[in-house]
Amino acid sequence: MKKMTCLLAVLTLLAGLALPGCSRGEENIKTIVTVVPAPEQTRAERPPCFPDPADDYIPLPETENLAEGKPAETGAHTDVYVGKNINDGKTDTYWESKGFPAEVTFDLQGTYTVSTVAVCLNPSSIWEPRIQEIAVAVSTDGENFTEAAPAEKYQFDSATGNRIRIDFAPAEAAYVRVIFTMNSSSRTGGAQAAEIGIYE
Ligand SMILES: [Ca+2]
Repeated sequence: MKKMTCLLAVLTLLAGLALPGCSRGEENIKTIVTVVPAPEQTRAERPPCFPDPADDYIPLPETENLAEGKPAETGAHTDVYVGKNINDGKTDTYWESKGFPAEVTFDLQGTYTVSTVAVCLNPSSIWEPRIQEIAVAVSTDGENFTEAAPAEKYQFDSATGNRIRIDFAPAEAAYVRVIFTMNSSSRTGGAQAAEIGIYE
């Protein structure tokens, strides 16, 4: 009988611990809520010892990116790094050509006076610094192209956002062709671009 009493006592104790809402558990729980008002801010705040890396990024024009969502024609690509990655708005997707020279031709679907082309890689420091040689040509009919910016070597570095901008004399363009002739990265035999932007 004594054993039975002890067993019932144990079962009662276990049931009290296991059942949700059991008053035995709630008595020992104190909830402390501290409301902290969010400060007025428009960007992430960092202490001085953690400078925002974006502050050192090469600035891009704040005007409309004319390449966004427009048809882009590229040559052969490497592996899964297809041409549509070049203006999908994401820097974590990229196009990689199969060899050189490598060209990307954008149809702006309208005539604009363009003066800047930006080429971006993934800003992650996993991408080691590299140099790519790039030229820009423009056309109003998609057939006859004239040079807007001659081939030059551009330094890509995650410290400056892994992006470069090519500024040139304003030129009428319905089509913009970006021509890559060299990439110093030993990991690829072709050109690489995560995003290309075109601006007036
Ligand atoms: Ca992309």
